[in-house]
Amino acid sequence: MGAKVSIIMGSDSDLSVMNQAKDILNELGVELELTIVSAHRTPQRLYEFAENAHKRGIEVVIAGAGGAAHLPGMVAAISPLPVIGVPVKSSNSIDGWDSVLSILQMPGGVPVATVALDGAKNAGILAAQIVSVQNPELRERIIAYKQKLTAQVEEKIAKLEA
Ligand code: RP5
Repeated sequence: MGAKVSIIMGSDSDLSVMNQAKDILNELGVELELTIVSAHRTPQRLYEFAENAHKRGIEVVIAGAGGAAHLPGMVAAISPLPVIGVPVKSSNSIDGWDSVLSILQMPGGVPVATVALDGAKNAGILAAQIVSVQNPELRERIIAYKQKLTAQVEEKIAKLEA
């Protein structure tokens, strides 16, 4: 089976953050691809990616960028796929708000599902949840993941109250 989720980022300097999306998707057993697409430095590659991702079987795009973070919004402008935006606190971010607002404040008609600053893990989980709509086995793994979260907290409560 080919990749269902495409993880793209503006620069290899975003990789340590964006790898968190890759890790959780691997844990949940979702096929993914990961690469660099820069809205500003490789605009032609951005256009080709966004025009063709759905034709290759990709179901969700996770796009991460920092500073003047135009990548997620531009992919959403061109592609029919759901786009999850990850604001990255990068070397050219002032304090991270620039990245958050560049991705969050999209105009009507062109949504980007924006997660928290450096929130690539949640982007991966959300992408898996979208893919699971048509995949009952994946949905079961997501249910198990959520049960694991609950069990971890219950363990902490038991320790704290002991
Ligand atoms: C953005 O500029 C990238 O997504 C990255 O977060 C930031 C800095 O890129 P580099 O100068 O480190 O390549 O477009």
